[in-house]
Amino acid sequence: MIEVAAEPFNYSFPPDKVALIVIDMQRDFVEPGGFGESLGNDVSLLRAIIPTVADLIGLFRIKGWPVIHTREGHMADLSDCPPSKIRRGKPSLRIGDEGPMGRIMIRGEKGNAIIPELAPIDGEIVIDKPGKGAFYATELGEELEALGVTHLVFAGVTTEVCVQTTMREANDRGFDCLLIEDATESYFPEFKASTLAMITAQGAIVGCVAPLAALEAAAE
Ligand code: TIU
Repeated sequence: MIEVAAEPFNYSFPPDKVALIVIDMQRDFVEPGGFGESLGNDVSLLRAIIPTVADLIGLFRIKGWPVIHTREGHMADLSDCPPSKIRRGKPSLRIGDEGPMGRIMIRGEKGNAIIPELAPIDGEIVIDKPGKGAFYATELGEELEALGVTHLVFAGVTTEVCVQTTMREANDRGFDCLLIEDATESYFPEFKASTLAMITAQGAIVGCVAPLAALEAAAE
């Protein structure tokens, strides 16, 4: 077992049963002209974590531990997008509309791609998800079962939306979860802080939280 100094207590994982899930580091959320900005958000906040996420992915690749990427997006005919999701948010550009990076939040469009700095490499699983949680209406559960994974490390955006939703889904499915606090970000700093507190409260009710340096030190 590898033991990481974490909150609210140390996080231990078997190195042959761990995977990294990098949530939605896609152009729609992290670059100007995408869905995130259309919702009125300042995307520059999210860009600050890119080097740390890259280092985290690099650590998993060096160790030979699985790296799984997710993208939030919908089919071109929007048949997997509930009307409530299209209606909400009063964005200047709605899901499916033509934007500066192609149709907003549509699979295969430029904006739906993972940012080049964090692009998946051959052999890494990419999960296309229609919801905020990566388990809902995807093959993620089956993929993790096939890999024999029991422990999940999380990174990506945004902390309180897709990261937290997926971590809660994973927690309910029995995965032991760790969130890397400097590899996740929100458009709202106060929401990130609240999410880290919520996750670790009540004896890690959703999981543990640690900085990348703690995982790197433990994995040496
Ligand atoms: N809007 C927002 O903060 N996030 C999302 O809609 N998706 C993700 O968090 N990936």
